[in-house]
Amino acid sequence: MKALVVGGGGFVGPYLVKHLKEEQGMEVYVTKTEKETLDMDCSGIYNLDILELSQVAELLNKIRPDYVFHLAAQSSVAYSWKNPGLTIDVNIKGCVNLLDGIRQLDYKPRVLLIGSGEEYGHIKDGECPIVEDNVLRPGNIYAATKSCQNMLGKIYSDAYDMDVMMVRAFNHIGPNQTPVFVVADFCKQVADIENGLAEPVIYVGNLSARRDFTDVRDVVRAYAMLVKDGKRGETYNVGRGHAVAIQEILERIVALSDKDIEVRVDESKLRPVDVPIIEPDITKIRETVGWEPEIELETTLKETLEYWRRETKINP
Ligand code: A2R
Repeated sequence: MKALVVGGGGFVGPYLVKHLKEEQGMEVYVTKTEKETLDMDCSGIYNLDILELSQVAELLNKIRPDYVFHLAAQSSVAYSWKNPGLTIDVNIKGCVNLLDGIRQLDYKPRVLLIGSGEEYGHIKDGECPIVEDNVLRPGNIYAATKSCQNMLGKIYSDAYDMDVMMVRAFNHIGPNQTPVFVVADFCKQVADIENGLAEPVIYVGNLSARRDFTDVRDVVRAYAMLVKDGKRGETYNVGRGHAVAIQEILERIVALSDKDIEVRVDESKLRPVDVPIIEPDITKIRETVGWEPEIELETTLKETLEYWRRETKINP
């Protein structure tokens, strides 16, 4: 079977490609942006700007994938406040281009659109853990674009009888994630301190928010299971199903180090609007495809810190 991973040059892409190739035995093709350099073991790597419909259509016709994984996005909440226009273009217009390109094929590949737990936004008392048909009240621009992507996926699936499924992925973490995201940020700061590159102070934003963290390797396994056995037009939460406070994440990462580290609030890390708790109900994916997260949070935190220790080490 042929898989096309659109937006494979980011954090999740390389993990997904490895899983599809090595664990699922698929022939895997990947797209990246022009500015990215990507070196991975797969059947083909192509430059693609999803804002260009003709490029999207040409590539789909050339590869004719059985499965399409849509990872391409402007995926940072913080950046979405700074550049809402670009976030809307890439996450909404880009998704429509992909869906339209797929609609024009003479066959129907299975498509997985990757959305976010952020779509649920301002969750009311009693709504956690959140089920997929909960009201969406996005609390930031990124979340609004991903909610829109989800709706478009459902509309294309129903209106054109396309084989489209959607996920709402909650925070996923692991080695190689950019330090724009909280766990990578904390691990990098601790590694910098250990390697003598920074004073023993860790700068943090809002520590009270509670988020649900899953290892990226568990997440890509869920995606592979969903394209095989998920149901068209449906949305699936992908997460651990147990939110923890960012404060606890910080404490656990700091405890992995033998340095004495002071915690200081950095105003620039505080977001304009924050959502106090986001925690998924994962019954639907568990019952439909049998997926469960397997990797312990502690393991992922340790491996992420190890990664940053290697990355920030200055060679003597
Ligand atoms: O921005 P870049 O050059 O790093 O490329 C990103 C790519 N991308 C695009 N691809 C094609 N055409 C575009 N116009 C375009 N704009 C951005 O999508 C990057 O390589 C990829 C997304 O990767 P990350 O930002 O690292 O996201 P991650 O963590 O891999 O998450 C995958 C999906 C995203 O849809 C998230 O919103 C969702 O999972 O949580």
